[in-house]
Amino acid sequence: LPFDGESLVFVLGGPGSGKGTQCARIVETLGWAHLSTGDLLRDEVKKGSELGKQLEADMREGKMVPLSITMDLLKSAMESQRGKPGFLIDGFPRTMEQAELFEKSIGHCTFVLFFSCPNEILTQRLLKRGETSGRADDNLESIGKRLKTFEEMSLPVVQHFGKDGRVREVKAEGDVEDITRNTLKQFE
Ligand code: UP5
Ligand code: MG
Repeated sequence: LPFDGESLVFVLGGPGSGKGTQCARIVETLGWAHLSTGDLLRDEVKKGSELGKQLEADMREGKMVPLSITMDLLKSAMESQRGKPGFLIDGFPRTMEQAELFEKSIGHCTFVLFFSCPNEILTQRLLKRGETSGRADDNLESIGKRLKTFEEMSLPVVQHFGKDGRVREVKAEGDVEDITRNTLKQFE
């Protein structure tokens, strides 16, 4: 496997749970690489290609974009960051199929960092961000769909890794600083 023996941490949690926010802080402290599949997809959308238009439509509906696209983007982003002490894979895998393919073709997941947070708080955060983010999916209708997709497709991934003790859960409500402190403890 191309990333055999590397520290590979899946960062999972509902939409708006703070995956991006906390990953940026881990990077500052530990110097790990941060790969957000959502950000990689939005970069693709910005190019304005036909593919980008399709991806944006999927994201607005809170749907999963085709797996081959995410995998290719993720793999090449990881290659470009080789040598980092670890890799934070933010927002991936979101389905069991993605989880299985990653571990079969990229490397073994060291642990899952799981940010748990009630849906009402997630919704509030994303609506607030939507006032300025320009993200096509930060509106009430899309947020509802994203929450549903997360519960139906991604929570089973967290449960799967929980079976062999690979999930480290952090409560993601409240003060960002407190959450960072609890998050960094998971890396000791
Ligand atoms: N915020 C953060 N922490 C806070 C705190 N403690 N208190 C108050 N506010 C807090 O944070 C969200 C907002 O909350 C920000 O405004 C932040 O300041 C504030 P953020 O750190 O951005 O949370 P994050 O969990 O990263 O939220 P994000 O919106 O990125 O989560 P999603 O999982 O919904 O989005 P992602 O970009 O990963 O995916 C988007 C879409 O892409 C998916 O819905 C899907 O359609 C598609 N996709 C795929 O198909 N496949 C993939 O592999 C990946 C994505
Ligand atoms: Mg994010």
